[in-house]
Amino acid sequence: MDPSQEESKTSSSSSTRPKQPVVILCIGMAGSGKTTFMQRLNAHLHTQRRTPYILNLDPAVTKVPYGANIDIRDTIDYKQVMREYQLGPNGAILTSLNLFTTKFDQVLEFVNKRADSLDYVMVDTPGQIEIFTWSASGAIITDSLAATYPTVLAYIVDTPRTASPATFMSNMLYACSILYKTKLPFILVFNKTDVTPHDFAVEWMTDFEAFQMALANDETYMSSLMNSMSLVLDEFYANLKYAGVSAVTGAGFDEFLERVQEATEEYYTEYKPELERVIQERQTQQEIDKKQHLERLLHDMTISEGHPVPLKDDEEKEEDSQ
Ligand SMILES: Nc1nc2c(ncn2[C@@H]2O[C@H](COP(=O)(O)OP(=O)(O)OP(=O)(O)O)[C@@H](O)[C@H]2O)c(=O)[nH]1
Ligand SMILES: [Mg+2]
Repeated sequence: MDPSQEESKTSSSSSTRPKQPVVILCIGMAGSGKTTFMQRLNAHLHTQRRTPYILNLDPAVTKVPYGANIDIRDTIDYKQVMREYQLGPNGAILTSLNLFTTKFDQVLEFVNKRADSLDYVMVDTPGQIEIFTWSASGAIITDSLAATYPTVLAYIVDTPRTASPATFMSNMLYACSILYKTKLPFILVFNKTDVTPHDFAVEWMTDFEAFQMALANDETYMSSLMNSMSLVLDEFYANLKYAGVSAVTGAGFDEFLERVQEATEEYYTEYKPELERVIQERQTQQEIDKKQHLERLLHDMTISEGHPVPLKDDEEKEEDSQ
């Protein structure tokens, strides 16, 4: 076997990989419990003596219940952004995130300096999910993290509020769209299981007929639309990792960390090779473009038979015109 092939094969195995912290990006609908989840995960990791590095990207939060290493609020005053740019709350959150993104290379430098001693980097995102998941700055932050470190998405679900087939379906469709947009390893985190256990969700995801039965009892106008949609989601569920947790009681966090480990493996075996392929493709295309430009230039020189083009300075031009 070609030695370079041998090397690339071994470098992808977990035992020979350099130690890197895993980035856990917490996203989810407003009030699903992202911040409380971050707080609990931080406490859980500290009891295991695994140090996380914490980023808060929510400029509008009034109180952060964990010690953030980097907090967007330290550099950007959300209320001032609202006044200065005359924006409403959501516009101001988006603008704050955009302003912060211009400094994100510095954030990565801070993380890099500590990377050797870290196990996880945890990221809390703004309440309005679409501000992070559908904005250019959210994509830049996600992509630059994922290009540097193994990165997984933790999609926090408010389990009691998704107990009806209609809300469950909308939430899953949203999760599905984020998965296809980012292509990053994805973990569905059913939070608030102290209020409603997530068994119903597991049943609906694994047993198609059980969800159909639940739909049959749903009299809303949405039920026939959802019937067809549920077929689409079947493939999504098949490749999905999930865990049930309670950010309040701390239940389920070991299970969640097991899913993170599996998702990290998926990052190395699926996301990273794809990322490297895209980078390689872009470089090859740039080489081709460069070569074509050079050929065009040589071709033009042959037409002009290589005669030097006389260049005149301003004085000579003036003399000519007189
Ligand atoms: N019972 C219960 N309540 C929870 C749990 N996790 C969060 N909550 C409550 O849910 C509410 C919202 O929690 P947050 O952590 O602020 O949710 P968030 O997603 O960060 O909210 P935004 O950032 O505003 O979107 C709070 O009242 C929490 O106490 C949980 O596991 N169980
Ligand atoms: Mg929050």
